Amino acid sequence: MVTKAQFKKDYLKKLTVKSGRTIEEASRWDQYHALASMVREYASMDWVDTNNRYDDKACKQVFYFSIEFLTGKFLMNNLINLGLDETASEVLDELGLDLEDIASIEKDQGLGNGGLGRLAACFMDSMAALAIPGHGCGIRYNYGLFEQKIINGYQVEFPDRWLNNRNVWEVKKADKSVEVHFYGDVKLENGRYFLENTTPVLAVPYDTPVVGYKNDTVNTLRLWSAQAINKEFDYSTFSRGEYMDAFKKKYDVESISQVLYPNDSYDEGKVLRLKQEYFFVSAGIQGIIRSFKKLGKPMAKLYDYISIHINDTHPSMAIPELMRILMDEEGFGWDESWSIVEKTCSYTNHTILSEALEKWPVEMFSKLLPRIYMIIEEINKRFCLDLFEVYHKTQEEVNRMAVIGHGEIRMAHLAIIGSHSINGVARLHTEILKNKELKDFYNIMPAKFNNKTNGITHRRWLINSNPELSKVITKYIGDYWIRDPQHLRELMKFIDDKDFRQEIDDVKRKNKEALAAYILKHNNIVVNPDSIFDVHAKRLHEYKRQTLNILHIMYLYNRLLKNPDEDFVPRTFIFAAKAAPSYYIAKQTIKLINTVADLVNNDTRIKDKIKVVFLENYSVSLAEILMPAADVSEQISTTTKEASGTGNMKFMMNGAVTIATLDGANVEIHEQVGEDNIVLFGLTEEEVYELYERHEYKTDHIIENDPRIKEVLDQLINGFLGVDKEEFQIIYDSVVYNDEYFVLKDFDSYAAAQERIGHYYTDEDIWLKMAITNIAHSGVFSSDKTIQEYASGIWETDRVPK
Ligand code: 26V
Repeated sequence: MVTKAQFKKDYLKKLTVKSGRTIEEASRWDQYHALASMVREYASMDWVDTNNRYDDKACKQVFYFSIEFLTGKFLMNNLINLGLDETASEVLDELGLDLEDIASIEKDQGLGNGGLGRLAACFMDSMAALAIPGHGCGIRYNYGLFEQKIINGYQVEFPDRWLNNRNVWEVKKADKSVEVHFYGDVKLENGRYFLENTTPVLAVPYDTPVVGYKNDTVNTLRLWSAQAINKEFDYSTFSRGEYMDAFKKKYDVESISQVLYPNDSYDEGKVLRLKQEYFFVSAGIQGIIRSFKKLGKPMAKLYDYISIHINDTHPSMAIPELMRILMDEEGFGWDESWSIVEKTCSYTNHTILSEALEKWPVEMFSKLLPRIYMIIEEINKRFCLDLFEVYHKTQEEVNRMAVIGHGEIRMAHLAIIGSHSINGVARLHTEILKNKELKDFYNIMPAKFNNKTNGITHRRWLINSNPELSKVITKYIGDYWIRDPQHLRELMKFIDDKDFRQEIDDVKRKNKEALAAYILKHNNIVVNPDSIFDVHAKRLHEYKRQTLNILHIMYLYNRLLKNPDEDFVPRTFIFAAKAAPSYYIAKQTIKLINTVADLVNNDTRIKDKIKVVFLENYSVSLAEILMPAADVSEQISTTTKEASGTGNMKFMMNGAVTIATLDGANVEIHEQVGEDNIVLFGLTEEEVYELYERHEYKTDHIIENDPRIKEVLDQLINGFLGVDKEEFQIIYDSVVYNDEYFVLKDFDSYAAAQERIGHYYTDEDIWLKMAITNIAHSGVFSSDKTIQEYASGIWETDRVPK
C-alpha cells in the first residue's frame, strides 16, 4: 500500500513532469491529469501481475462482448478500489487542493445509451472485485452518446467530444492490432474457404484497466478503434490530383468507430451499424484466438479456457466468426466447430420490444460479409433440417424459427441456437421469454434458458455516490457490507432506533440540498428540500411512460388551481432523459415536460406546491447526484415492457421509495421489501396480455368517465399550455387513439398511488421505515451476486485471487 508521504512525493513529481508547471501554476486539468496518470500507473503493476496470474494458471477467462460500455468517470472509483481515496483526499488537502473538485473535471466515458451499456460497466466492476478473469470487448467510439442541451424547451443534440483532452485511462496496444475484412469474393482451395479482394480495416485495441476492490486484481476493458491500413491516403489517387477522393477511403474506413448509434429501441438496419458489429466481434475473436494459441492448449478444448458472452444480439456474429476461424483457419470440420462454438458462447436477451430485435437484410449482409453469410446459411439449413427431422416441426413452425426468413437474418435466432445458455435479465422477463416471445425455442431446448436478474455495483452507486450514507451504515453495522452487500439487511435491527433514523434522515436532507443547489445553478429554479423529490430518470421511451407522469402533474396543477389552499404535500418532480434524435414523439415529450415546468413553476397561485424540473444531459455522473437525493423513484413502465430496469435498484439502494408497476425487476424489489414498502399500481402482466389479445381496448370510455383525464387531454391541444395548439397534437393522438402503452388505462391507479405517497411522506415514521427497509434489502441487487451467478451457472469460471 502506498503511504501518504509516497503519494505526495509521486504526485508532485507527476504534476511537474506532466504539466511542466509548479503546483501554483497548474490548471485544474493539469492537477486532474497528473493524479489520474498516477493512479493508472499504480494500477498497472497489478494489471501486469493479474494477466500473468491468469496465463500461468491457464484458468478459464470470460470475454464480455458488448457494443456499449457506459462506464462514466473513473478517477474516484479507481481510488476507492485501490484503497487510496482517503490518502488522496488528505494529501491534496495538504496541498491546498480539493479531490472532489479535481475529480469532477473528468469527462464521462459515455459509450452507451442506457441500461444495457451501464449493466456492462457494473459487470466489469464486479468481475474485477470478485477476481473473476473477465474482460470487456467493445468499440472505442470517438464520440459517445450525444450531449443534450435544452433550448427553448426542446432537446438539441451536440457531439460528445469526450476524447478531446485525451483519455488518461487507456493504453494503446498497436502491436496487438488485427485486420478485419469486409466485402470480397469467397474462394475455395484444398477444401478450405478464403476471401479475396476484400476491404481490410485495421482494428487497433485500446486497453483500460478495470480495478478490483482492494484485491490486487486488474482486468481489462479492450475497446477497438478502426484505422485505415498502411497508408494515410491513397497515393495514386492523390497523384492524379483528386485530392478529396484520396482521403475518402481513409474517412470511410475510420467512420466505423467514429460514433455510437444513439438509438436503443428501433433497429434502423444501417450498413454502418452492421460494420461496427462485425468490426469489434471479429477483432475481439481474433485477439482471443491469438492469445489462446500462446497458451499451448488444444483448440478443440477452447471452451475449457474461454467463455464468450454475447450481450444482446449486437455481438451475435461471434458465432459465425468463430466458426469461420475454426474451419477456414484452424482446419476443423463443421460438426466439431459447431460443438466448440456452442459450448463457448452464451447470450443475454435484454428486450422483448419487437422493433428492437435485430434483423439484417440478406442482400446487404451477404455483400458486406460474404463468408459469414455463407456460414449463417449453412447454420440455418442444418437447423431447419433438425427442426423437421428431430423435432417434427411443421413447415409453418420452421418458417417461424428459421434464422433466415422473409429476406432477413434474425440475429436473436442465431444467438439462441449458437449458444449453450440464453438468459433473461429479471425473473418476469425470463418467464415472458420462455412462455411467449421465445416459446418455440424454449420448447425444444428448455435446458438452455435461465434467469439472471440484473444487478448494480454498490461501489459506484453507494460508496462513491453517497459517501455520507455509507458512513452511517458502517457506523451501525460495521463495514462487512462493503464486501458483501447482502449484509445491509442487518440495518433492519435498527429500524426503530431513533438516532439511526435521524441520521438516515439527515443524510437524505443533505443530499437533497445538494441537488437543490445543482438545480438552482443549472435550471435557475428554486426548489424546496422539504418537498417530496420525485425522480423519473431514464431513457425517454413511450413504454417508460414519462407521459403518464407529466399528465398526472398537469392534473395536480389543475387541482391546486381549483383549490389553492388544499392541504397538499409539496412536490418537486424531477425528470432527466435523453430521447433518440429520430424519435419525434419522445422529443415532443421533453418539450411537454419543459412547457408544463414553465407554466407551473411560475404560477404564484399554487404557492410553490409543485415544481417541475427537467435536468439536461442525463449521464452516469448526473445519476450519481440524483439517486442519493431522491425520495421517490418512478418505475412506471407498461407492465411486460421493461426487461429489468437497473435504475430502480440504484434508487432503492439510496433509500428512495419506488412507485411501480409490477414489471421487470420491480417484481423482485416488491418481493424483497414487502407490500408496505413499495407503492404499486397499474395493470398486471395477465391484464396487459389480455388487453393486447382481445384487440378491444379503446380510450373513449375512460375519457368520458374521468373528468381529470378529459381536462388534461384538452389542455394539450387547446392553447392552455401557451404554445401552438398543434405542438402536442402527436402526444394527444397517441394516448387518445393509439394508447398502446395504456397511459390512460393506468392513470387512475397511478393517481391513487401518488396520493398514497403523499400520505406516507407526511408521516415521518412511516416514511423513514420505508426508506430504511429499501436500503436494507437492496443487497440482493448487487451485481457481485449477479456475476457470481453468471460465473457458476453460465461461464463455469472460478475466482482466481492473488
Ligand atoms: C438496442 C438496440 C436495438 C435496435 C438497434 C440499436 C440498439 C442499440 C442499443 C440497444 C440496447 C438497448 C437495450 C437496453 O438497454 N435494454 C435494457 O437493458 C437493461 C439491462 O438489462 C434492462 O435493465 C432494461 O430493462 C432494458 O430496457
